[in-house]
Amino acid sequence: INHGVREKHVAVFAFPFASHPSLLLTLARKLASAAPNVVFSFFNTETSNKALFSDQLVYENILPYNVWDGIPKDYVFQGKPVEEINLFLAEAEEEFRRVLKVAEVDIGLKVSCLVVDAFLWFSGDVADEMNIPWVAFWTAGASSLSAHFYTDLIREKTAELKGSVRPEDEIADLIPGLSKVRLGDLPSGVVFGNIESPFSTMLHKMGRALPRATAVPLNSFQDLDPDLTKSLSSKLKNFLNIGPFNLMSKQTQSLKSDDEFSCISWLENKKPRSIAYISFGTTFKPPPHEILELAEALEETKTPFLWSISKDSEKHFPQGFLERISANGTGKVVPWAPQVQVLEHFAIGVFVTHGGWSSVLESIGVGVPMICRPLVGDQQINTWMIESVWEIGVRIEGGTFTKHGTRCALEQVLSGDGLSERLKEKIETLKNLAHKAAEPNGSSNQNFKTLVDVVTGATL
Ligand code: U2F
Repeated sequence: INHGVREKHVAVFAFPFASHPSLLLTLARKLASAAPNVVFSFFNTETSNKALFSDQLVYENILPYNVWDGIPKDYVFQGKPVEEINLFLAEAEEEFRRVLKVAEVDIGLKVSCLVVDAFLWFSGDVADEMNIPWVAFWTAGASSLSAHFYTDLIREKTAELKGSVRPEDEIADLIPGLSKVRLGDLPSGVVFGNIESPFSTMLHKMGRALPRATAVPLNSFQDLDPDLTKSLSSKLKNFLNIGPFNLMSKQTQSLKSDDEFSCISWLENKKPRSIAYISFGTTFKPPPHEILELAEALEETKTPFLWSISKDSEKHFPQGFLERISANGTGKVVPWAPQVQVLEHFAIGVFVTHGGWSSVLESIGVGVPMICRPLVGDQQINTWMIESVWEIGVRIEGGTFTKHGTRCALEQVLSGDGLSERLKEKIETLKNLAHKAAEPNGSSNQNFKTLVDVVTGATL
């Protein structure tokens, strides 16, 4: 889209998994529009770059560069969790450094700033060595970021609590700016889980490195978490809420949100706020028996639903499920839905979600309450915030889908009275704050201007 004289070169490092690279590209596109004289080199794996840059949005000042995914030739996957991520991480630092030099020669300009997915903590060292600003972008919310930033403090505070009978159910004051949190809802690897895994180590190191960052932007808005924002702002330089992207960046987002599976027309003649929209994001899914129980609960409660789930999961549905729902018109199963448009449709009454950050923001953006079944990472603490702090949704009873728990949650949230109305009221308030933050003079746009100054060197 843009074409000024190239005066500066900013390198952007992606974490090539789930929706991370697409969020970083959204940020890069916003920056590229705001700073037409800066050229952005976008470092990402070949597969992910191919997928990302296949949409019709072309920015002349964003150039993709491929980094190796770390998978050796002839490598046989052992089916370990996050195997691909670990392979990538083992090579990442060396690989980014190598391709950075290639890009500098290619573009003919030295890199003057690094904008990275905050996961890539080692890039702080790269920026230090080059004596340039380091911008560490957090794709999720302030609560999960705090859990990683305050990991050492949390571990100290929980040393005693871990001895209790059910330590994960302890609720304590662990994070400055969040008066209480359930231990079991901290992201795995902070206190529980494998705290030594490459992934946990990466997040721990990230938390420690963040005070060195010139700016820490995140896809959120400050009125969502005022106390956490205050706390992090006092510890980090330029802690900047610049979201929600779904409200801020309509024009810079991929144009691929076409409705290939006719979700919107299917919703057209449905009753207002009657449909459950179900999706677990881009990468993870509940185990097979939970898919079965969820499907059974939908049928038993006669809840009309639109379910986005990969084709290969259909084998876990109850026998005859797809035939029955299509015959009686109560449900629709698709491999992909235009989620933002679906959620803003008047027929949607509840979002059954894993609590991935973009999903949470998209639900807030349209005021649809949630039923959460957190799967991994930050989804657990996001669910805590949704249920216990913001009160805009409920966690599925026991944290996993059972027929009974799912029935209760669906009935509660779709009933239209009591709890259901309270959830709706609360989420409407947050919706309004989100839209305000995204206005031209709203807090997120003000913060974005500060970020542009950091990235273009205007504040140096
Ligand atoms: C990882 O999250 P995911 O990519 O699994 O999930 P989300 O953050 O909720 O993002 C999913 C996006 O994909 C879109 C949806 C969201 O923008 O609108 N989408 C869609 O358009 N159609 C579909 O049928 C299904 C999804 C990670 F797992 C989370 O824990 C993190 O919070 C997150 C951000 O770091 O990244």
